[in-house]
Amino acid sequence: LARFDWEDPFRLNDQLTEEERMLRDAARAYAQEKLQPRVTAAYREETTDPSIFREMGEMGLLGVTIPEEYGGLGASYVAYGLVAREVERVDSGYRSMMSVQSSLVMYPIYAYGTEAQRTKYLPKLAAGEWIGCFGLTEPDAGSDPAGMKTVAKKTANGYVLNGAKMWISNAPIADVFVVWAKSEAHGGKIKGFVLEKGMKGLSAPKVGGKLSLRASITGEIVMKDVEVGEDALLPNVEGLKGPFGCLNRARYGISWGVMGAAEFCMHAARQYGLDRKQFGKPIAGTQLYQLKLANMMTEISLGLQASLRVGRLMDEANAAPEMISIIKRNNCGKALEAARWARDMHGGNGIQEDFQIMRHMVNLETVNTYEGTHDIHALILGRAITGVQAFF
Ligand code: TGC
Ligand code: FAD
Repeated sequence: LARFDWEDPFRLNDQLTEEERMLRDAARAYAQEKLQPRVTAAYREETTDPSIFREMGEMGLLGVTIPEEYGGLGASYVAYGLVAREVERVDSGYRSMMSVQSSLVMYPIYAYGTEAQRTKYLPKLAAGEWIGCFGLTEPDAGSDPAGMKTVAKKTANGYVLNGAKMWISNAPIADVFVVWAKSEAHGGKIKGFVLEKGMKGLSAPKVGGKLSLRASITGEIVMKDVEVGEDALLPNVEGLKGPFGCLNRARYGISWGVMGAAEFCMHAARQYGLDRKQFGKPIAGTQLYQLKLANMMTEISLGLQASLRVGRLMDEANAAPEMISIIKRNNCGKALEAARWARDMHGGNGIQEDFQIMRHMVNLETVNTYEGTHDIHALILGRAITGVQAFF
């Protein structure tokens, strides 16, 4: 009989290149040795350690797909996904910090920026010396970013920006702000701007009171007559396809990341069930317990295989956004479901911070919502299936 490994049912490992395996192992070692020991306290205290960016930079985990000449690794999208999986195995908030920096800040500067913008920002972002954030969502424009109110007006030497962004990962500690605004000089079309900490009129207050993703700081971005030069404009893209081009990459990374969180929950539930005895036998020896483990393993293995397929297509520049909607939506939903089962399977211990399940579970509530909610991705797919949009 062919061998079967419950931890890797479809032998994902065999489908990776040597380079991908090496980066995955390095990311796993970093995440387990450096992130895992501090996450419980960081989550409880709601503190974000900015030195994590430098550590990740040193490990080459920021801008994995960005070419080496700009400080990246020039590695594959599959490699990027594997890093996201290892970091999110520890905490979705840490993966958020990493994926915002890589996909939502470095990518747009690389893809839509000038050579001067690339050389100014990318090496420092890759090293984690500078922290980046991405401002698309506004208080009154979440699922419908086309409804944004932030505007850029032309001045003699550049632009003046006014508006407010909401729910922005990394914002309170950011040095570099990629912000999307309607530009009057471009017929009201959405354009990207790169702002810097310390600019007059720019502030980024923390959003407090989060019961999810507490190890990742979130803020607003408030812009009151922020004056920037022409060199702040990302010239090479216009319209919503600018931010969506970045979101495609971040959503793809999330599809891998949440599988890491789900794997943590499943492995913990398996071990707990083998160790914990009730009615005279391990609870892992009951039918209901095994059904849940079987469901988790099935969804994780299918989800990872789908992410790998889309990653390979991304590496060929041949992945459609709808494919990414399938894996972002389904993997987030299945990971959340797995975390809820694992919480239940741990009994009372499931709510205890030392067991880490509840933290993953409530984190996944955010991940299921940001970067396009579960239902918004259903509507993107519904539109692709029927040809009829159902958003409005
Ligand atoms: P729609 O008419 O569909 O499209 C407008 C223009 O955009 C183009 N486009 C895309 N281009 C590239 N990739 C994609 N995935 C694209 N989707 C659309 C489209 O071709 C069109 O181009 P053009 O040239 O014709 O103008 O736009 P719509 O306004 O009807 O959009 C509908 C909808 C619901 C699909 C969209 O707005 C949506 O996806 N909403 C969800 C919003 C969202 O995902 N926000 C994320 C904010 S960032 C975040 O959450 C970061 S958390 C990170 C972390 O901490 O890890
Ligand atoms: P809404 O859009 O108001 O949605 C509320 C509910 O209505 C959802 O269930 C939704 O599915 C449903 N709904 C909306 N429209 C429809 C429709 N047409 N049909 C059916 N149902 C609909 N944004 C950034 O720009 N940058 C960031 O770095 C960032 N980080 C974040 C970090 C955290 C911790 C969180 C919580 C959010 C972050 N976001 C970020 C914002 C995130 O992308 C939005 O929260 C998300 O897009 C949903 O928008 P909303 O919260 O306004 O909800």
